[in-house]
Amino acid sequence: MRLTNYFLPVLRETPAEAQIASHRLMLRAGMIRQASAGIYSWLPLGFKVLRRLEQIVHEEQQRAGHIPLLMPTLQSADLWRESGRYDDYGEEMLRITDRQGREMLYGPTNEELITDIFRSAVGSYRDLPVTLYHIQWKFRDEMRPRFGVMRGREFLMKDGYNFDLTKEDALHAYNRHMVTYIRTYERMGLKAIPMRADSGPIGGDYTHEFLVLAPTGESEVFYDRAVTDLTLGNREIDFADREAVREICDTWTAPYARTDETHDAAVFEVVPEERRVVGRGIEVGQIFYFGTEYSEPMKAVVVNEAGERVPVHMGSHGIGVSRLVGALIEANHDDRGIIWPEGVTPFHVGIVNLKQGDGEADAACEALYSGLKARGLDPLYDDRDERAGGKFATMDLIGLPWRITVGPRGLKNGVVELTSRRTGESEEMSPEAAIDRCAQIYAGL
Ligand code: 5CA
Repeated sequence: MRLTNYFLPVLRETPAEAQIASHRLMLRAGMIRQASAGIYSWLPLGFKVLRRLEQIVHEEQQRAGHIPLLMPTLQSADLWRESGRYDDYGEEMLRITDRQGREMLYGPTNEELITDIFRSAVGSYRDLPVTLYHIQWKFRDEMRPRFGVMRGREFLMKDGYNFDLTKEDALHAYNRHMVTYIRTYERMGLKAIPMRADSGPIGGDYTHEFLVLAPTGESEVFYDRAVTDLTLGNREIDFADREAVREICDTWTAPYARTDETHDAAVFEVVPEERRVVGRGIEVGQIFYFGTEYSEPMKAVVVNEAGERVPVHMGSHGIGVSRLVGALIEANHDDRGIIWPEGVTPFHVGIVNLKQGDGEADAACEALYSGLKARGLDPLYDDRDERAGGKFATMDLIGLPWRITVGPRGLKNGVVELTSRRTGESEEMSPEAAIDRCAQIYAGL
């Protein structure tokens, strides 16, 4: 993309309404614009990051055999009456009446709708197990929407639902989700820690929240430092192997890690003092096993091997996709702007032409631009007729991890400069070498 052809409305001023770095930077970098309280338009740069996160979520869910579908945002109130949640959900639910007088709602989550889809199609244990998921907008009329996309009213969530014959099968689905989530966050360049949590309005006995450590997080967290040393990496995982999947979960849940809702001071005391950390975290996901809590009232039953009709065991599993954009920035920024991890950056490389209009500099930039694209990369070329300082400030603000700077002086020696946004370190090399280096950096991401 050439910047002169793009839509990147960066703000010079720091918006007064934004209290935390991610909100400020998303507004300043032209990623979002508030439409009404807690509701945002995703401008092109923000939308790119959102789409990239969705792609990672899809890839990791499908690796585990989970099946994508798409349910609507508007749901019928009648379904929610069947589960008993229509009245229970309270003021957070946005209720709508259509022209026929039918009561509808903007879905805050989808347990009822997916259970209805399931029961209309599945009647035998032979069709199990199945896990369906989608990535769709949700609405919760939060009392205090704040921190931009972190606590929005309309927000993008991945929500997945497993249907199993037995509790044991459903707990395997729970573990599978835990592992897919750990890998999903890791690929985004985040350390998200599974913590024992409280189930709230979703219900059930088993639940973990995933928290990204950040001083601006809304939750107080208590953990054993040992948990922050764990990494999953890109190893092959056989998701049908229950033991192997459970072992990974056991490793990750062995160190003490809880939110204030479930914190137990006496158990925490047992952790050696030098490893005990009290901090704050951003909740970027939550998984639940709730058994037959929805399948019983909604009569989602299958015939088992013995010919009996039994309610299925279910769980639901959510990732806060739009919140993750904010969480990523909270965890990756400095005074000058955002620093995207390579796995989620909206553009791979920024090209800065120090002397737009100079024949040689322009030609070198064009060659870099097409060379990078030929290697499957997505560069952003700042081809504006602006002074170098302004171009650098924009690149630093929008946070592309790598920048190639092209100027007449370097070109005389046949070199351009490759700079890391994170370390600030620069290296001079030929344009071809810069292209190679970038291709290497992004290989496999
Ligand atoms: N039905 C379950 C799992 S699918 C569920 O709704 N879980 S949840 O309530 O924990 O939401 C899942 C994730 O959505 C949360 O972990 C959080 O990351 C994100 N989320 C929840 N509320 C908001 C909000 N107001 N703004 C942005 N993200 C939110």
